[in-house]
Amino acid sequence: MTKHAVTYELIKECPRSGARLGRLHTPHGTFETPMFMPVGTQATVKTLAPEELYDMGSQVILSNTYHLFLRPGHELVRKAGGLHKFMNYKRGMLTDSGGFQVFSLGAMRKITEEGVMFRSHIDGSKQFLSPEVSTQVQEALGADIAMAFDECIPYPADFDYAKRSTERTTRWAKRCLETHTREDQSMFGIVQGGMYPELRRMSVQQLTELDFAGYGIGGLSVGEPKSMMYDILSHTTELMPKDKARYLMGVGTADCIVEAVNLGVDMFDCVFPTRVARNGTAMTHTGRLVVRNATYAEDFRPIEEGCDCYACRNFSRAYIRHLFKAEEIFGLRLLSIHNLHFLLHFAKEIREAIANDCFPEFRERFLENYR
Ligand code: PRF
Ligand code: ZN
Repeated sequence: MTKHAVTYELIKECPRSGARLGRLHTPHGTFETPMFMPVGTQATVKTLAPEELYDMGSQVILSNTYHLFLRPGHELVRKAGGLHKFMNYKRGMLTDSGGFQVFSLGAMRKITEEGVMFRSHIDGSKQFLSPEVSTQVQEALGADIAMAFDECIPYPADFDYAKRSTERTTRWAKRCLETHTREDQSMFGIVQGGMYPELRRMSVQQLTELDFAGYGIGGLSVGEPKSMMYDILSHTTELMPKDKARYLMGVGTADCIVEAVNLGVDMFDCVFPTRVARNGTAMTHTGRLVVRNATYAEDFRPIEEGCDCYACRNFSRAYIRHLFKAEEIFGLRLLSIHNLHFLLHFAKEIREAIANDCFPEFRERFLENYR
């Protein structure tokens, strides 16, 4: 067993649910879990400066191997001194391995044991990603946490395909660890297994035999019903080691976060808050608010009463609606600020509820008010 650059410290388990309070120790600081990680796909959290992220309580942010590999290229980021320096973000960073993006963005792609051939979504050029390439690119980017190169199994998928894919993801995970050399960076494995509890069990077993610093839970929120996601998630987390962080990949709506925390998840990321912000939707404790709607034309209240984000402290729904109507980019920034603040603050509320022994009540109250 190697000494990991990133470690998880379990502080407290809720005695009446699966919720966990913990700390993630990284070379760029110690962060509190459960945590939400804003997404900065192309080395920027869209429209926001690092200082604005710090002000909202942002801890770890996520970036993508796939995008940075294609543009500007990982060698350029290496020359800049790594991703932290390149984008001037001083807190924690994690990079996704590229597998998922290849599958969701590339129309043309071919998966073999060796890796994935695909066409760039930027210029159509032929490209190749594999466990080795992904790991080397992630070392050049230099985030605190690198993710193993996996295949996110589509939904639905038959058992045989899911089994073969999950076993290949394990073999890929081994190759990632064999390639990985950076001591100031840790790698997380990614549990797959599709919607089959038996394959989830196999995946957890195979991956926990390897020396990963933490575990992603992949292949969920890919189009399956929510009840199925929670069911598979609970079958997965109950098998996972307690002394490592658990990261549910690509999930970031408030209801899913509170349910996943209930099932023992510690980390989340999602483009949802910044993506819906850009089409005029705000996230609130009562659900989504489409600020573009005519109902808000003369509504001079803040987006969410009681929210202490920069947007809500200073601007009204009517003003933000006007900005969207007039296609002024400040509107995108204000809603992005509010939505990210909402989720970062929501994760904080969850941590406080666990600390104060009232997470089950917090969850019930939240779900009653939501939507
Ligand atoms: N694998 C990787 N990244 C991901 C996923 C996955 O399965 C998902 C699935 N929700 C989101 N992001 N590497
Ligand atoms: Zn707000």
